[in-house]
Formats: sequence, C-alpha cells, structure tokens
Amino acid sequence: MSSSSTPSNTTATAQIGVTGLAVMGSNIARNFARHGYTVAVHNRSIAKTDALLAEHGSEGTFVRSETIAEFLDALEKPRRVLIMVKAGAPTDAVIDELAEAMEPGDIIIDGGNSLYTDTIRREKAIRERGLHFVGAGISGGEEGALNGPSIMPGGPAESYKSLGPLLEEISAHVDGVPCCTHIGPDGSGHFVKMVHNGIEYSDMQLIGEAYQLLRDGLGKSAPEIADVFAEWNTGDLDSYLVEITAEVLRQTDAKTGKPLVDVIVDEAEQKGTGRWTVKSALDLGVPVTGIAEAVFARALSGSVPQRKATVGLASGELGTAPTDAAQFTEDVRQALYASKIVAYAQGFNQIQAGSAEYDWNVTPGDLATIWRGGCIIRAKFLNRIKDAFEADPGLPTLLAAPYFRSAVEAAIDSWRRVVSTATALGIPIPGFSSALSYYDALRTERLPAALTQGLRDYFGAHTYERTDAEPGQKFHTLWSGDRSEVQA
Ligand code: NBP
Repeated sequence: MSSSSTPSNTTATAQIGVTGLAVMGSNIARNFARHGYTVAVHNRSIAKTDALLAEHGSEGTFVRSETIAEFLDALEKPRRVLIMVKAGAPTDAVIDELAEAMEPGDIIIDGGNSLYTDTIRREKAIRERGLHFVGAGISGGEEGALNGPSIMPGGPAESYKSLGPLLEEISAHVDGVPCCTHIGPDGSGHFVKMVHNGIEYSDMQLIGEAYQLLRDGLGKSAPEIADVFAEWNTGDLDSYLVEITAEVLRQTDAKTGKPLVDVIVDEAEQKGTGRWTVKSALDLGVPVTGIAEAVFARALSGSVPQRKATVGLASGELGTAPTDAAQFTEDVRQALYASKIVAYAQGFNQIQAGSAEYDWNVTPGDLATIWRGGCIIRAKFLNRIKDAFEADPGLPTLLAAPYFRSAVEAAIDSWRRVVSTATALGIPIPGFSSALSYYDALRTERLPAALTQGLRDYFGAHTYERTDAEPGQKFHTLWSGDRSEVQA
C-alpha cells in the first residue's frame, strides 16, 4: 500500500485532497489516484479513511490524514480540496473548518448535491476571504464516481484553469471529449446538476408509464417487457436508463421465483433534487410540467392512506385492450420518445431561464455534450441536442429545432393513440398526457389565456393587451360602469 501517515511538517505531495469518504468520496479519491495523482484523504471519523486505504490503497498514492491540519499540510499549494459530505449543514461545517485553515488562492470544491442558492451564498462568503469556491455537480452515482462521472463545475473561471484539467481527466469521455466543462459563475454548476436530476425524474416516470402500458394494456410479463426495452435501446431511445430498465425487469427474485419488480413495494422515494427543480421552475416561471408530474407521481405513489381509501373505486366503462400488440408497442415507443423530447425541452428552458436570471451565461449545448457520458441521463439523443444548440445557440425550445420537430411530428399519431387508449383503459399516464398537452398548447394559435386575462380584468382591474394594439399597451374595460374600454 503506497499510503502513508503524514505529520503536519512533512513536504506537501498531494495534488488533490478529498474529505468525506463515504461511497462517493472514496470512489472519486480512487479515480484520482488511478489517474496518477497523489490524493490526500480525510474523513470526520478515521474508520472510513482506514477502510479505504486497507481495501484500495494499492490502486495509487494516497496520503492518510486524521486531522484537517494534517490533510492541508499534505497538499501542494494552491491547495485543491474536494468536499464529498452530506449536503446542507454538514457541508457548511466542513467549509467553515477548511476556510479557517486555508490560504488565499486555495480552492474549496463542493462536489455534493448542494442547493444552488447555498452555493451562491457560500461562493460569496469564501471569495470575500480570498479563497476560491467551486460548486461542482457530479452525476453518475458510485459507479460513475469511480470510473468517470459527468462533472458540472461552477465558480470562478480562474479556478477552472487550475482545477479543470484534473476534473476533465477523471470524468467520463465520449468520442474523446471529456464530460466536464466550466459551467459558469457561483451556483451555476449545482443549478444545472439540479435540473439534470429533474430531467432524470421525468425520464424515469416516462419509462415507468411505458412499462405499465405494456403490462396492463397488453398483459405482457416483466421479462417480455425487458425484451421490448432491450430492443428499444438499439434505436433512438438508446440510453443508460432504458438499458438498465431491461436489466431490472429481467431480474428474478431468488426468494419467490417471481420477477423482482413484482415484489418491490410500489412507493417511489425521493431525496429532494426533483422537488428543488420544480420549486425553482415555479420561481422562474418556467413550465417544467414533465418534471413536476414526475415529482408528484412519486408523491402519489407514497400517499398510502389515500391509495388505501380509494383502491378499487369504479373505473366507469373501460375501452377494449389493443388488438395489434406490435402496433401498440411501437406507438408506446414513439410516445415515450416524443414525451422525453418535451421533458428535455422544458429542462433546457429552465437552464436558459436560470442562466438569464443569475447572469451565468451558460451554454446549453455544452451541457448536452457533457451529459452524453458518465451521468444517469446519458443517452444517444443528447448528440442531437448538442447539434441543435450548436446550430442555434438562442434556440427558444428544442421542439423548434429541425430534428426534434420532425421526430415529434413523426410520433404524434402514435402519441395521441397511446394517450387515448390509456385513458380508455383507465391507466394513469401523467407524464405522457401532460407532455402531449404541453406540445398541443405550444402549437396552438389561440390559447384560453385571453379569457383568463378578461376575467382578471373583470374582478381585479388587472388590464389586458389587445391583439390590434402595440405590445405593452394596457387596456381596461369598465365592467361595473358602462363597459366601455379605457387605456390603462
Ligand atoms: P453521504 O451523503 O451519505 O454523506 C456521508 C459523509 O458525510 C461521510 O463521510 C460523513 O462522515 C460525512 N459527514 C456528515 Br454525514 N456530517 C458531517 C459533518 N458534520 N462534518 C464532517 N463530515 C460529515 O455520502 P455520499 O452518498 O458518498 O454522498 C456525498 C455527497 O455526494 C452528497 O452530497 C450526495 O448528495 C452527493 N451525491 C451522491 C450521489 C450518490 O449516488 N450517492 C450521487 C451524486 C452526488 P462520517 O463518516 O464521519 O459520518
């Protein structure tokens, strides 16, 4: 084992330090070490540090430390310290302890799933102390952390010069391009990681709906549906989540001999990043209906008293199951693809809105590029998103880009058939149907919002604009008077 105990006066040898050695931190530390970096390792409780060194110390050069002082002494200057601890108060505690002991020019990197507003606050406080603070979103779970995650670092461009090459080296690579790039200032990295997770929620919800349609609409078994997903993974839907859906559906439970999915309790949990995405979208006024439906669908699955009180309520007269199984399966594939395009279109709109709100200057095409590998939503079609934003950096929505427009137009008949069949069969499809409604709303020339404005003017004198007047000119009807119109 090439690890060593480092007293505080030893010459600094480590290029990077990792504090917080639970599953994510230890795997990232190993990733750095496997790439030839000397890695200083630290954890609040020494047991995790020693476990890492005992099990994996031979994978590279680690420097063991028991205290923050030892840890910092082991690092070359300017020091680069990656924090991988639980988000929230633990992260603040570690930042405070490090900042007390670090020197101007040193870089603190928070690689946890921190809320971007916390990152904005921390970056400002750390900058005022002369240090650099980088909030870096890291996606890919424990496997990605070890073998190459997708990394979304925010913070000062200056610190990326020193930090970027290391992060790019340990990130996943697609076609030789690293899945890591500087996102923008302060909280931008954690913001885009949050939206990435929101898109992941939406992707998983849509996959779940496709599974349920094939199960309840066609009576297919889990292994049969696994075959369908494996086949889908060879085409436009080629993605990590579709690939692992086939794996999970094919798994047999050793105890009962049934498909594992049939014995797993149907209540989905959440750690909070989906909820954060929706809250932020509400503040920004961006309709991320796909992500919101996914977050609510998880909440509904966990609404046990409500489900117990209503299970078996009348369905009303149901339609008949599809007779052409192959056609219906193809329809579901098309509906899944179109709904997924909507979910990504909405997520990218939220990133554009966040970037405008906080002056981050985020390049959406860069995100499509670095999400192609390492992360949970990695998918072949991210290449298409990258191309779309490269062709038009100001693209108002992916749905207007030529490739996506044709893909959705090709899918639309299937999409409508799936939504109406599901409704006729009483199968809940909040993701598919809200995505279709979003698409229909966008392409509709006149929305009922005109009536909404009329009502708002009636009860609250909130005014409205006219289709035949200059934009920005406001009008009000004297509803309780003679009902003539005045300019407001
Ligand atoms: P956890 O989120 O489970 O955090 C455990 C680590 O936090 C341990 O090292 C623990 O030290 C340390 N810690 C805590 Br708890 N309170 C502390 C405090 N007050 N001071 C110092 N250290 C403290 O670890 P994880 O699952 O490896 O995730 C690390 C970060 O990466 C999190 O922010 C997580 O959201 C994010 N993330 C996780 C994944 C994933 O797939 N798990 C993916 C992407 C991002 P101890 O050993 O002494 O208790």
